Amino acid sequence: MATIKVVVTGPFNVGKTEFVRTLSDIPIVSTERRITDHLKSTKEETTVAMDYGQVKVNGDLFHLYGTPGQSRFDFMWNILSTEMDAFIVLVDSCDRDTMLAAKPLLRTFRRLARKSQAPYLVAANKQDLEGAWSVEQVRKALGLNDKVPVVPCVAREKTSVHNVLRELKALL
Ligand SMILES: Nc1nc2c(ncn2[C@@H]2O[C@H](COP(=O)(O)OP(=O)(O)OP(=O)(O)O)[C@@H](O)[C@H]2O)c(=O)[nH]1
Ligand SMILES: [Mg+2]
Repeated sequence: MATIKVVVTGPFNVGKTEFVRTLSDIPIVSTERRITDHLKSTKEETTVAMDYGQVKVNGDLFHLYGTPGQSRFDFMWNILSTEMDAFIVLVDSCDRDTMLAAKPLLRTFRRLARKSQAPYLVAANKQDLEGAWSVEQVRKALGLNDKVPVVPCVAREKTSVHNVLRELKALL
């Protein structure tokens, strides 16, 4: 049985906590707190430290670590990415701003992954919403080459998050 550490990252409000919650076999450990700044019109709570969940697939145990999305909690990225085996970058396929925010985040995570050579993919989340960009549009917006898989995702659906995990496993 392999034990695999996966970091689920991405900009604010893209669905990281939802993704970890849907995929996890156990109730997740979350650190969501009420939003008090200008982002409070978007939603009530945000992750301030991490989400943690775990899932077993075909005898492999995946430890899932969701990062905070707000840049003021960036210091958690270093901590959570230590010894990661792979990472997932989520974007909101309906929110152009998250594509812009994902670019510097991708650069930082590629750098954090350099030593461990951890592979990654991009999950184009919220595909259930009207007007969602296609995976090809997301690829173009993020300037990704063909080697980086971009996988459609609905973080609320178990089959969908399992499909993303399967695609990630194929990179290991
Ligand atoms: N329609 C739809 N809504 C989603 C999906 N995934 C997440 N959401 C919603 O998007 C909002 C943000 O989800 P979160 O899981 O809190 O996002 P997050 O990336 O953890 O946010 P931060 O921790 O604040 O950065 C919530 O209202 C979710 O219910 C999806 O696939 N489809
Ligand atoms: Mg969150």
